[in-house]
Amino acid sequence: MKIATALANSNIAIIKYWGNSNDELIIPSNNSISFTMDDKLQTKTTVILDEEFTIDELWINDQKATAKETERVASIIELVRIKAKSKLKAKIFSENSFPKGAGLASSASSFAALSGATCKAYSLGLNKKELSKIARMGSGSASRSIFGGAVEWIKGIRKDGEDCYAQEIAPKEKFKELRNIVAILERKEKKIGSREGMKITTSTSKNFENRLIEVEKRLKIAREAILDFDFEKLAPVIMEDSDSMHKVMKESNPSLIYMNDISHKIRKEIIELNKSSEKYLGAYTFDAGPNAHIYTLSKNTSKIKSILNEIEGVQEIIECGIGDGIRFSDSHLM
Ligand code: 2P0
Repeated sequence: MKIATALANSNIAIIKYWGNSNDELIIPSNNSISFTMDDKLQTKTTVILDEEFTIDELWINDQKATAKETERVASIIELVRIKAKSKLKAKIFSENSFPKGAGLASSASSFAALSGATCKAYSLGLNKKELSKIARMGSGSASRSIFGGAVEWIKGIRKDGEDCYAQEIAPKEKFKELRNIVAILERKEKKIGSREGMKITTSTSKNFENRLIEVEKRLKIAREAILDFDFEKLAPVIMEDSDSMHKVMKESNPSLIYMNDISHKIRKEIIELNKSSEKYLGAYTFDAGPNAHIYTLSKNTSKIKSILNEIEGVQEIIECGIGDGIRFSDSHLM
Protein backbone atom coordinates (compact mmCIF):
# COMPACT_ATOMS: atom_id res chain seq x y z
CA MET A 1 0.00 0.00 0.00
CA LYS A 2 1.11 3.56 -0.74
CA ILE A 3 -0.37 6.66 0.82
CA ALA A 4 0.12 10.42 0.40
CA THR A 5 -1.71 13.50 1.66
CA ALA A 6 -1.58 17.04 0.31
CA LEU A 7 -3.11 20.33 1.42
CA ALA A 8 -3.99 23.14 -0.96
CA ASN A 9 -5.86 26.40 -0.59
CA SER A 10 -8.32 28.17 -2.79
CA ASN A 11 -7.27 31.18 -4.83
CA ILE A 12 -9.32 34.17 -5.91
CA ALA A 13 -8.38 35.70 -9.24
CA ILE A 14 -7.98 39.44 -9.69
CA ILE A 15 -7.44 39.08 -13.44
CA LYS A 16 -9.86 36.35 -14.38
CA TYR A 17 -9.58 33.20 -16.45
CA TRP A 18 -12.68 32.85 -18.62
CA GLY A 19 -12.19 31.00 -21.89
CA ASN A 20 -9.75 28.60 -23.49
CA SER A 21 -7.89 28.64 -26.77
CA ASN A 22 -7.78 24.84 -26.46
CA ASP A 23 -10.61 23.24 -24.47
CA GLU A 24 -9.09 19.74 -24.44
CA LEU A 25 -5.68 20.81 -23.13
CA ILE A 26 -7.14 23.64 -20.98
CA ILE A 27 -4.94 26.30 -22.54
CA PRO A 28 -6.50 29.62 -21.49
CA SER A 29 -7.18 32.51 -23.88
CA ASN A 30 -5.43 34.91 -21.47
CA ASN A 31 -3.02 34.84 -18.54
CA SER A 32 -4.73 35.22 -15.16
CA ILE A 33 -3.50 36.47 -11.77
CA SER A 34 -4.72 35.45 -8.33
CA PHE A 35 -3.90 35.51 -4.65
CA THR A 36 -3.83 32.20 -2.85
CA MET A 37 -6.03 32.26 0.26
CA ASP A 38 -5.01 31.24 3.77
CA ASP A 39 -5.97 27.92 5.39
CA LYS A 40 -9.61 28.94 5.96
CA LEU A 41 -10.37 27.92 2.37
CA GLN A 42 -8.53 24.64 2.22
CA THR A 43 -8.79 21.14 0.78
CA LYS A 44 -6.99 18.17 2.26
CA THR A 45 -6.70 15.09 0.05
CA THR A 46 -5.34 11.63 0.76
CA VAL A 47 -4.60 9.18 -2.05
CA ILE A 48 -4.15 5.48 -1.24
CA LEU A 49 -2.89 2.93 -3.76
CA ASP A 50 -3.20 -0.80 -3.31
CA GLU A 51 -2.93 -3.83 -5.58
CA GLU A 52 -6.27 -5.06 -4.24
CA PHE A 53 -8.20 -2.01 -5.46
CA THR A 54 -10.03 -2.69 -8.73
CA ILE A 55 -11.48 0.77 -9.43
CA ASP A 56 -10.73 4.40 -8.53
CA GLU A 57 -13.05 5.53 -5.74
CA LEU A 58 -13.61 8.97 -4.26
CA TRP A 59 -15.08 10.29 -1.02
CA ILE A 60 -15.68 14.01 -0.49
CA ASN A 61 -16.35 15.23 3.06
CA ASP A 62 -17.03 11.61 4.17
CA GLN A 63 -19.58 10.99 1.43
CA LYS A 64 -19.17 8.73 -1.57
CA ALA A 65 -18.78 11.07 -4.56
CA THR A 66 -21.19 11.12 -7.51
CA ALA A 67 -20.26 9.31 -10.74
CA LYS A 68 -19.59 12.70 -12.40
CA GLU A 69 -17.25 13.86 -9.62
CA THR A 70 -15.45 10.50 -9.60
CA GLU A 71 -15.03 10.56 -13.38
CA ARG A 72 -13.38 14.00 -13.37
CA VAL A 73 -11.00 12.98 -10.58
CA ALA A 74 -10.27 9.59 -12.17
CA SER A 75 -9.17 11.34 -15.38
CA ILE A 76 -6.42 13.14 -13.42
CA ILE A 77 -5.44 9.91 -11.64
CA GLU A 78 -5.21 8.21 -15.04
CA LEU A 79 -2.98 11.00 -16.36
CA VAL A 80 -0.58 10.47 -13.45
CA ARG A 81 -0.83 6.67 -13.73
CA ILE A 82 0.32 6.86 -17.36
CA LYS A 83 3.25 9.14 -16.45
CA ALA A 84 4.19 6.80 -13.57
CA LYS A 85 3.76 3.67 -15.76
CA SER A 86 1.62 2.14 -13.01
CA LYS A 87 -1.56 0.07 -13.04
CA LEU A 88 -2.53 0.63 -9.42
CA LYS A 89 -6.04 1.93 -8.70
CA ALA A 90 -6.66 4.58 -6.04
CA LYS A 91 -8.95 5.41 -3.16
CA ILE A 92 -9.19 9.16 -2.66
CA PHE A 93 -10.46 10.96 0.44
CA SER A 94 -10.98 14.68 0.25
CA GLU A 95 -12.17 17.24 2.80
CA ASN A 96 -13.02 20.88 2.25
CA SER A 97 -13.13 23.49 4.94
CA PHE A 98 -15.71 25.48 2.95
CA PRO A 99 -18.90 25.00 0.86
CA LYS A 100 -18.60 23.28 -2.50
CA GLY A 101 -19.49 25.26 -5.64
CA ALA A 102 -21.25 28.64 -5.54
CA GLY A 103 -18.24 30.49 -6.87
CA LEU A 104 -16.00 29.77 -3.89
CA ALA A 105 -13.67 27.93 -6.24
CA SER A 106 -13.39 24.70 -4.26
CA SER A 107 -12.32 23.03 -7.51
CA ALA A 108 -9.08 25.05 -7.45
CA SER A 109 -7.97 23.77 -4.04
CA SER A 110 -9.42 20.30 -4.71
CA PHE A 111 -7.58 19.66 -7.96
CA ALA A 112 -4.37 21.21 -6.64
CA ALA A 113 -4.43 18.94 -3.56
CA LEU A 114 -5.44 15.95 -5.69
CA SER A 115 -2.57 16.50 -8.14
CA GLY A 116 -0.03 16.78 -5.34
CA ALA A 117 -1.24 13.75 -3.37
CA THR A 118 -1.60 11.62 -6.51
CA CYS A 119 1.87 12.43 -7.85
CA LYS A 120 3.39 11.70 -4.45
CA ALA A 121 1.49 8.41 -4.04
CA TYR A 122 2.63 7.24 -7.50
CA SER A 123 6.19 8.37 -6.61
CA LEU A 124 6.40 10.88 -9.44
CA GLY A 125 9.02 13.35 -8.28
CA LEU A 126 7.55 16.40 -9.99
CA ASN A 127 8.40 20.02 -9.34
CA LYS A 128 5.70 22.66 -8.78
CA LYS A 129 5.70 23.73 -12.41
CA GLU A 130 4.89 20.18 -13.55
CA LEU A 131 2.31 19.76 -10.75
CA SER A 132 0.68 22.98 -11.90
CA LYS A 133 0.29 21.52 -15.40
CA ILE A 134 -1.40 18.40 -14.04
CA ALA A 135 -3.68 20.45 -11.76
CA ARG A 136 -4.62 22.59 -14.78
CA MET A 137 -6.14 19.56 -16.50
CA GLY A 138 -8.48 19.00 -13.53
CA SER A 139 -9.54 22.63 -13.17
CA GLY A 140 -7.82 25.57 -14.82
CA SER A 141 -7.70 27.71 -11.70
CA ALA A 142 -6.16 24.79 -9.75
CA SER A 143 -2.89 25.40 -11.58
CA ARG A 144 -2.59 28.65 -9.58
CA SER A 145 -3.26 27.02 -6.17
CA ILE A 146 0.00 25.04 -6.38
CA PHE A 147 1.75 28.31 -5.44
CA GLY A 148 1.23 30.69 -2.53
CA GLY A 149 1.16 34.51 -2.50
CA ALA A 150 0.46 36.25 -5.80
CA VAL A 151 0.39 33.88 -8.75
CA GLU A 152 0.20 34.21 -12.53
CA TRP A 153 -1.01 31.39 -14.78
CA ILE A 154 0.88 31.76 -18.06
CA LYS A 155 -0.96 30.64 -21.20
CA GLY A 156 2.28 29.93 -23.06
CA ILE A 157 2.76 29.81 -26.82
CA ARG A 158 3.06 26.09 -27.52
CA LYS A 159 0.18 24.18 -29.08
CA ASP A 160 0.79 21.18 -26.80
CA GLY A 161 0.42 23.23 -23.58
CA GLU A 162 3.88 22.26 -22.28
CA ASP A 163 4.66 25.91 -21.46
CA CYS A 164 1.25 26.56 -19.88
CA TYR A 165 1.62 26.64 -16.09
CA ALA A 166 1.40 28.93 -13.07
CA GLN A 167 4.25 30.66 -11.27
CA GLU A 168 4.65 32.85 -8.20
CA ILE A 169 4.84 36.61 -8.83
CA ALA A 170 5.55 37.51 -5.18
CA PRO A 171 5.51 35.52 -1.91
CA LYS A 172 2.73 35.80 0.67
CA GLU A 173 5.00 37.74 3.07
CA LYS A 174 4.63 40.75 0.79
CA PHE A 175 0.87 40.83 1.38
CA LYS A 176 0.64 40.67 5.18
CA GLU A 177 -1.83 43.60 5.10
CA LEU A 178 -4.01 42.22 2.31
CA ARG A 179 -7.38 40.58 3.07
CA ASN A 180 -10.19 39.03 1.10
CA ILE A 181 -13.52 39.51 2.84
CA VAL A 182 -15.81 36.83 1.42
CA ALA A 183 -19.56 37.39 1.63
CA ILE A 184 -21.41 34.12 1.18
CA LEU A 185 -24.81 34.71 -0.40
CA GLU A 186 -25.67 31.24 -1.64
CA ARG A 187 -24.39 27.74 -1.00
CA LYS A 188 -26.05 26.05 -3.97
CA GLU A 189 -23.96 24.59 -6.81
CA LYS A 190 -23.98 26.80 -9.89
CA LYS A 191 -26.33 25.75 -12.71
CA ILE A 192 -23.86 26.16 -15.57
CA GLY A 193 -20.36 25.02 -14.61
CA SER A 194 -17.37 27.14 -15.56
CA ARG A 195 -16.07 24.84 -18.28
CA GLU A 196 -19.38 24.83 -20.10
CA GLY A 197 -19.92 28.56 -19.47
CA MET A 198 -16.50 29.43 -20.91
CA LYS A 199 -17.24 27.53 -24.12
CA ILE A 200 -20.53 29.40 -24.49
CA THR A 201 -18.82 32.77 -23.95
CA THR A 202 -15.88 32.21 -26.30
CA SER A 203 -18.17 31.09 -29.11
CA THR A 204 -20.99 33.62 -28.71
CA SER A 205 -19.96 36.78 -26.82
CA LYS A 206 -19.29 39.64 -29.26
CA ASN A 207 -16.94 41.43 -26.86
CA PHE A 208 -14.78 38.45 -25.94
CA GLU A 209 -11.94 39.49 -28.29
CA ASN A 210 -12.09 43.05 -26.89
CA ARG A 211 -11.85 41.67 -23.38
CA LEU A 212 -8.62 39.85 -24.34
CA ILE A 213 -7.06 43.12 -25.55
CA GLU A 214 -8.07 44.97 -22.34
CA VAL A 215 -6.83 42.10 -20.17
CA GLU A 216 -3.28 42.52 -21.49
CA LYS A 217 -3.24 46.12 -20.21
CA ARG A 218 -4.69 45.11 -16.85
CA LEU A 219 -2.18 42.26 -16.46
CA LYS A 220 0.68 44.74 -16.84
CA ILE A 221 -0.75 47.16 -14.26
CA ALA A 222 -1.59 44.31 -11.87
CA ARG A 223 1.95 42.86 -12.03
CA GLU A 224 3.46 46.28 -11.29
CA ALA A 225 1.00 46.95 -8.45
CA ILE A 226 1.80 43.52 -6.97
CA LEU A 227 5.57 43.94 -7.13
CA ASP A 228 5.38 47.37 -5.41
CA PHE A 229 2.36 46.24 -3.44
CA ASP A 230 0.31 49.32 -4.24
CA PHE A 231 -3.36 48.74 -3.32
CA GLU A 232 -4.47 52.09 -4.80
CA LYS A 233 -3.12 50.96 -8.16
CA LEU A 234 -4.38 47.38 -7.87
CA ALA A 235 -7.96 48.04 -6.69
CA PRO A 236 -9.43 49.66 -9.84
CA VAL A 237 -7.93 46.96 -12.06
CA ILE A 238 -9.46 44.19 -9.91
CA MET A 239 -12.94 45.72 -10.21
CA GLU A 240 -12.62 46.47 -13.92
CA ASP A 241 -11.63 42.90 -14.67
CA SER A 242 -14.53 41.43 -12.68
CA ASP A 243 -16.94 43.79 -14.49
CA SER A 244 -15.43 42.89 -17.85
CA MET A 245 -15.77 39.13 -17.25
CA HIS A 246 -19.39 39.45 -16.10
CA LYS A 247 -20.13 41.63 -19.12
CA VAL A 248 -18.95 38.98 -21.61
CA MET A 249 -20.76 36.30 -19.60
CA LYS A 250 -24.00 38.30 -19.80
CA GLU A 251 -23.59 38.96 -23.52
CA SER A 252 -23.21 35.24 -24.20
CA ASN A 253 -25.99 33.25 -25.83
CA PRO A 254 -27.55 31.86 -23.69
CA SER A 255 -26.82 34.75 -21.35
CA LEU A 256 -24.79 33.66 -18.32
CA ILE A 257 -25.85 35.47 -15.16
CA TYR A 258 -23.87 34.46 -12.09
CA MET A 259 -24.28 37.57 -9.91
CA ASN A 260 -27.62 38.13 -8.16
CA ASP A 261 -29.34 41.27 -6.79
CA ILE A 262 -27.41 41.04 -3.53
CA SER A 263 -24.11 40.77 -5.42
CA HIS A 264 -25.04 43.94 -7.35
CA LYS A 265 -25.98 45.71 -4.12
CA ILE A 266 -22.57 44.86 -2.63
CA ARG A 267 -20.82 46.05 -5.79
CA LYS A 268 -22.65 49.37 -5.61
CA GLU A 269 -21.90 49.84 -1.89
CA ILE A 270 -18.17 49.32 -2.49
CA ILE A 271 -18.17 51.83 -5.38
CA GLU A 272 -19.93 54.37 -3.12
CA LEU A 273 -17.57 53.73 -0.23
CA ASN A 274 -14.54 54.33 -2.47
CA LYS A 275 -16.11 57.46 -3.89
CA SER A 276 -16.93 58.99 -0.51
CA SER A 277 -13.51 58.08 0.94
CA GLU A 278 -11.73 59.47 -2.14
CA LYS A 279 -9.49 56.43 -2.06
CA TYR A 280 -9.84 52.71 -2.63
CA LEU A 281 -10.86 51.06 0.63
CA GLY A 282 -12.15 47.93 -1.08
CA ALA A 283 -12.04 46.15 -4.44
CA TYR A 284 -14.85 43.75 -5.30
CA THR A 285 -14.48 40.69 -7.48
CA PHE A 286 -17.07 38.02 -8.37
CA ASP A 287 -16.42 34.56 -9.82
CA ALA A 288 -18.88 32.23 -11.55
CA GLY A 289 -21.32 32.59 -8.67
CA PRO A 290 -23.02 35.30 -6.62
CA ASN A 291 -20.62 35.39 -3.63
CA ALA A 292 -18.64 38.59 -3.20
CA HIS A 293 -14.91 38.80 -2.59
CA ILE A 294 -13.75 42.16 -1.31
CA TYR A 295 -10.00 42.67 -1.36
CA THR A 296 -8.99 45.26 1.22
CA LEU A 297 -6.21 46.17 3.66
CA SER A 298 -6.29 44.92 7.26
CA LYS A 299 -6.88 48.44 8.61
CA ASN A 300 -10.14 48.65 6.61
CA THR A 301 -11.61 45.20 7.28
CA SER A 302 -14.01 46.33 10.04
CA LYS A 303 -15.43 49.04 7.75
CA ILE A 304 -15.98 46.53 4.92
CA LYS A 305 -17.47 43.92 7.27
CA SER A 306 -19.89 46.42 8.80
CA ILE A 307 -21.12 47.37 5.30
CA LEU A 308 -21.59 43.70 4.36
CA ASN A 309 -23.34 42.95 7.66
CA GLU A 310 -25.95 45.61 6.89
CA ILE A 311 -26.90 43.96 3.59
CA GLU A 312 -29.84 41.60 3.76
CA GLY A 313 -29.05 38.20 2.25
CA VAL A 314 -25.41 38.03 3.36
CA GLN A 315 -25.34 34.63 5.09
CA GLU A 316 -21.78 34.48 6.31
CA ILE A 317 -18.62 36.54 6.19
CA ILE A 318 -15.18 34.93 6.02
CA GLU A 319 -11.99 36.96 6.37
CA CYS A 320 -9.01 35.46 4.56
CA GLY A 321 -5.40 36.50 4.47
CA ILE A 322 -2.94 35.44 1.78
CA GLY A 323 -1.63 31.91 2.16
CA ASP A 324 0.65 29.12 1.02
CA GLY A 325 0.82 26.86 -1.99
CA ILE A 326 0.66 23.08 -1.85
CA ARG A 327 2.04 21.23 1.19
CA PHE A 328 2.27 17.58 2.17
CA SER A 329 1.26 16.01 5.46
CA ASP A 330 1.68 12.72 7.33
CA SER A 331 -1.72 13.07 8.92
CA HIS A 332 -3.84 11.11 6.46
CA LEU A 333 -7.61 10.95 5.90
CA MET A 334 -9.29 7.55 5.58
C1 2P0 B 1 -10.80 32.24 -12.26
N1 2P0 B 1 -12.93 30.99 -12.69
O1 2P0 B 1 -9.87 32.82 -12.83
C2 2P0 B 1 -12.14 32.15 -12.98
C3 2P0 B 1 -13.00 33.32 -12.68
C4 2P0 B 1 -14.30 31.35 -12.42
C5 2P0 B 1 -14.41 32.79 -12.70
O2 2P0 B 1 -11.33 29.53 -13.07
O3 2P0 B 1 -14.12 23.42 -11.90
O4 2P0 B 1 -11.08 26.58 -12.64
O5 2P0 B 1 -14.97 24.49 -13.94
O6 2P0 B 1 -15.50 25.43 -11.68
O7 2P0 B 1 -12.11 25.59 -14.67
C6 2P0 B 1 -13.40 28.56 -12.67
O8 2P0 B 1 -13.11 27.61 -13.64
O9 2P0 B 1 -13.19 25.50 -12.44
C7 2P0 B 1 -12.50 29.73 -12.83
P1 2P0 B 1 -14.53 24.67 -12.52
P2 2P0 B 1 -12.29 26.29 -13.39
O10 2P0 B 1 -10.67 31.79 -11.11
